[in-house]
This record gives sequence, structure tokens and C-alpha cells, in this order.
Amino acid sequence: MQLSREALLRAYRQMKVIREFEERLHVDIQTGEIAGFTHLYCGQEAVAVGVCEHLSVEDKIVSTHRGHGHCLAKGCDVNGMMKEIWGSREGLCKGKGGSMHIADVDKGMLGANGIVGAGSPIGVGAGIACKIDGKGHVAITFSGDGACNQGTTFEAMNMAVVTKAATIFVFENNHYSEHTGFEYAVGTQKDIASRAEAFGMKVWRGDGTDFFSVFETMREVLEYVRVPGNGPAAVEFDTERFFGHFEGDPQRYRGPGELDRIREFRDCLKNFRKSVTDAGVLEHADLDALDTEVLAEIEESVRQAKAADRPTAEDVLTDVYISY
Ligand SMILES: Cc1ncc(C[n+]2csc(CCOP(=O)(O)OP(=O)(O)O)c2C)c(N)n1
Repeated sequence: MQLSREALLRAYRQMKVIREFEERLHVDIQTGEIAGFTHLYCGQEAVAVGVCEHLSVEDKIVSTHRGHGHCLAKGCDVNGMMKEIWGSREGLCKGKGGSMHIADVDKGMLGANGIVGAGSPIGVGAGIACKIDGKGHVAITFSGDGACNQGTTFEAMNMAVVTKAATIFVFENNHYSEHTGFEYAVGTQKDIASRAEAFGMKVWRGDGTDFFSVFETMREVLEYVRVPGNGPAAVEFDTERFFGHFEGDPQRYRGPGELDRIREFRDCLKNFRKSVTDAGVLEHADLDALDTEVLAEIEESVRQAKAADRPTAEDVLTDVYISY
């Protein structure tokens, strides 16, 4: 564990912000005040944070329908995010993106996406731009195990190899595509990374419930892809989602005790806490203090979101077309 104390505290804080943001949405969605479809990222925090902690604002990411964690890890404003999901005109995208279509181009966050597999081609375009730029910046495209079965993903992987795009395909294998198990739905070798390998990419694999595994793996992947001319790479992280596919999903497809087991043994926040306290680099009290701070921050973001202005009828006619 070679990270400084400051870097460790920052990583924990980032994961905790995502965890509490999502746990709070899980509660608040029950009231019906938050409109639209919401897919929570709880359980997968180590992936978003372990990836994004390596990135600068010039590096781009492309997200999925389960995108809150990616946005927060890339530096999107917590209050702006909460207001966006609450549908306020003060939100990050003026309440017009909502949970599934948040973007913040100034932060290098090119957008969440409601269409499964649609992020990969965007990530290739951004990766080609990074390559042309020649400054060693990269584009990361996040996809789930379900998205790995989409034709768009295959086409994007081939295009990335052919064009030597500075794109990294990060596959988050949380074992479910909606309600369909990975074991059933993925035919080839039960492994996503080997598919990417077949397209001619260097691939890596890591434990997505362990921040240190993600962080170290990404260090290697980025070292490779940041070298102009090396082209793309893919990495598969084995991870877990704690909630249903969408909010309201009763999860009857889960095995008995499955959720209890993953919350007990595959929780990236618990695993992080154990690693750093066992190694004596941080104290429980350091982390407890951050927990308190983050809870207050989330509470404040909800207060602001509830009080924020809602869109007006005139707002329907603005931002219909955007020119860059
Ligand atoms: C092209 C397309 N097909 C189907 C859907 C419906 N759909 C939404 S999410 C999802 C499953 C995605 O699973 P995965 O890629 O593993 O991501 P996860 O939900 O596990 O994060 C499906 C089939 C969609 N939104 N877009």
C-alpha cells in the first residue's frame, strides 16, 4: 500500500460520498418525489473511484445508466448532482438530464447513457481525439456485463484497435444484466476480458470490490494507454451491486442470502477500512470522522435539492439544440 495518508483519506471519502448519495436516494425515492427511473451504483464504488483517482480533468469518461458513481468520482458537484436527480432547474443539466443523462463536459464527464452499449462508440471517438491531441490523455468508457453483449460494444472495440484510439474499456461485471445472470447470458469462456483480447487489445482483470486492486490495475493500464501510439486496452472488474437493477426491483432472481453475503464479505468500503486499519496506516477514528462529514454533506445536498426551483413551462423550449 504505497498511497499517502492524504490519498487514502481522499479515496475513502470519494467512495463514501457515492455510498451515502445512493443510500439516501434509495430512501427518498420511496416518497415518489423523485421522478423517473433510477439505477443505484452502491457496491461498485471501488471501481469508479479506483479508476477516476488516476484521471485529470482532460481525461474523459463515458458512463452508463448506472452513472451517479462515475460522475461523482470524476468530480461532478454533489449538490448539482442531487438537484439534477430531483429534477430542479438548478441541477447540473438544468434538471433536463435527470438520473440517467447527466453530463459535465467541463469535468471531462461526457455523459451517462440510457442506451445499453451506446457509451462505447462515444468513448472511441473521445479516445481518437486524445490520440490526435498527442498529450497522453485518455478516454474511459464504462460498460456492464450486459453491455458487453451489445453489437455496438464489439464494433467500438474493433474500431478502437484499428484506429489505435487512446480508449480504455472498463467492464464492470456485477453478474447481472437487469434480471439475467451473467453465467447464463455470456457464452464465451464466462469472461469479458478474453473477448476484448480477441479484438487484439491488451487486457487486465481485477477485483472490483477491492479499491487497491482497481487502483493498482488501473495504474498499469493507464501507463500503457497514455503512451501515444499504443492504442486501446480493456479491463474487467468483478464487482457487486447492492440494490436491484432499478429502484423498485424486488430482486426475486437473487439466491437465498445472496445480498446479505455480498454486503458482509464483498463491500468495498468495509474491505478498504479493514485493509488500512490492519496495516496501521489509518485509524478507525480518521474514517469515522469522514463518515460524519460526508453524511452532513449529503444531508445538505438533499436540503438544497428540495428547496431548489423546479423547471417552468418556458424551460421546455430552451436547450433543445446545443452548439459547441
Ligand atoms: C439497447 C438497449 N437494450 C436494452 C435496454 C434495457 N436495459 C436497460 S439496463 C439493461 C441491463 C444492463 O446490464 P449491464 O450492462 O450489466 O449493466 P448493469 O445494469 O448491471 O450496471 C437493459 C437490458 C436498454 N436500455 N438499451
